[in-house]
Amino acid sequence: MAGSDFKVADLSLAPLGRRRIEMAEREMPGLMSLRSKYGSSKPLSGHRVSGSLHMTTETAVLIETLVELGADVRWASCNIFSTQDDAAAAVASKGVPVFAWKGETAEEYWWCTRRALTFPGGVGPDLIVDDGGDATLMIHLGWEMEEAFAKTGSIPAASAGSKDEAALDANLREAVPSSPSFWHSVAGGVIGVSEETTTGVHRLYQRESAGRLLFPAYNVNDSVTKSKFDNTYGCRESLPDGIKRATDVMVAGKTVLVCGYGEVGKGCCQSMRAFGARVLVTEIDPICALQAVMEGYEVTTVEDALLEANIFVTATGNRDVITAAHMAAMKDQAIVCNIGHFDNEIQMDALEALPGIVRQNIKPQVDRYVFPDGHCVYILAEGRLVNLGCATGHPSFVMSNSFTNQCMALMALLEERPAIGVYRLPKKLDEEVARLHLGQLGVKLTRLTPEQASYIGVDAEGPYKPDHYRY
Ligand code: NAD
Ligand code: RBV
Repeated sequence: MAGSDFKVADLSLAPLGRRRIEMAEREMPGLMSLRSKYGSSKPLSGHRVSGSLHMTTETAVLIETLVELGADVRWASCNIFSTQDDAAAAVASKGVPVFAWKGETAEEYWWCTRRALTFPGGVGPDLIVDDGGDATLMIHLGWEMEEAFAKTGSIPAASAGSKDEAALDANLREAVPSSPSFWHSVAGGVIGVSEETTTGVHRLYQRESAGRLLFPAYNVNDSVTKSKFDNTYGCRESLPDGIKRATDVMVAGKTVLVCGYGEVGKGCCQSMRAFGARVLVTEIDPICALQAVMEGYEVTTVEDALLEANIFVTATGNRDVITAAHMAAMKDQAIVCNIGHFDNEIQMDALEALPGIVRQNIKPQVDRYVFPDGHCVYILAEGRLVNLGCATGHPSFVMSNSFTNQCMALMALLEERPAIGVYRLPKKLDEEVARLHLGQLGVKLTRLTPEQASYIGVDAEGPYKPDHYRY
């Protein structure tokens, strides 16, 4: 349903979305305490915030917190399948321009992102909340295309890439000749971006080291209260939620291969084991491989697991981890899914292109691929993140930790106005985020005596650990 300045699937879902948002608010003490602390001083007042982050119930609580802190907010999802249409409707019905629905095409996805980045009067945001870096990417590629157009009067041909990259290129290419400085003015007005996830953070550091970053960025992912909680404990709950809503499969007794034993992989392994699965792991990093084997998981290669595993989960943030050739050699009825940010962990295009392959849709976001020899594999969410494509992402409580860091990063960008670079929030704020979540769980924290504080050489009020401490 398209209004004058929003586009969601169905505005009549707003009452359901509102009830879910109210339930989530009770589970998001970090965000709610920011509302009480800053609701009257409104530190984001006068600032335009564009978000590109899964349009879920939890994100609705984040958006409404940003509004309460004074911001003028526009929003799009950062994945074509991750929007909860009821949450999007509830937020849009309160007057926030949301451009998101479950099941966007690649073209619609970039249209939504562009709309979220364009405020009335054609101005851009001064703050960005990004998840995976697509809003940041759109601005940077638009800027680079305008540079080329200004120098040569033409736009260089796009390099061959994925369908998503081609759709972004087409979106930008169409508008540059008629408004050749739009992205320059948008980039020039951005005070900074705060980035939610590991993959988006990688993209920022790559841009920074290539000298191609146009504005400052906060790396929210590497706050301890983000990656050690959301990535691990969040995925520990939302991975099985996605697999089960999609397939109803019994996990107990199955063999599950988890590719990648980083923060996300660790949570995935724990939950699969807790259900009674035998868990295998692949890794490229000897430290993570050693951690996995110390936890009792068998570390092997994808090739060696092909004839053993019933369920395959990619959690690497890397590309081509499960290839079309791997899938052709899997056991019949294997389930293949990805929980990393992008869908390139599983070679979907190559699978579709295999001679003789037949795709049978079971239901939205669940497909069976039948090979010429008769065996089949089930692919969840077309290889996109299964917890958000086949379920509703992480539970609210853990997202409260992540999103409290997001709000703090936006406030830090405004207060500090840092030079172009990638920054992390100070440990004191990390500890503060954790502290805000203790009360609801009935935690009794021990206080240091002055003698104890001086003996271990810390301030009784924190920070309690040096920056190199790994938790
Ligand atoms: P991480 O860097 O902690 O872990 C990734 C691990 O994969 C590393 O240990 C790395 O050595 C390993 N790896 C890399 N290439 C590999 C390969 N070819 N084979 C096997 N292992 C390989 O990152 P993370 O925080 O665990 O995030 C992983 C991905 O999940 C990222 O894309 C991140 O953005 C995403 N993420 C998704 C969710 C979600 O809700 N779906 C939540 C958090 C993070
Ligand atoms: N994520 N969001 C949700 N329920 O809104 N669930 C997971 C939600 C985020 C998480 O922070 C992770 O880093 C990112 O999605 C990957 O895109």
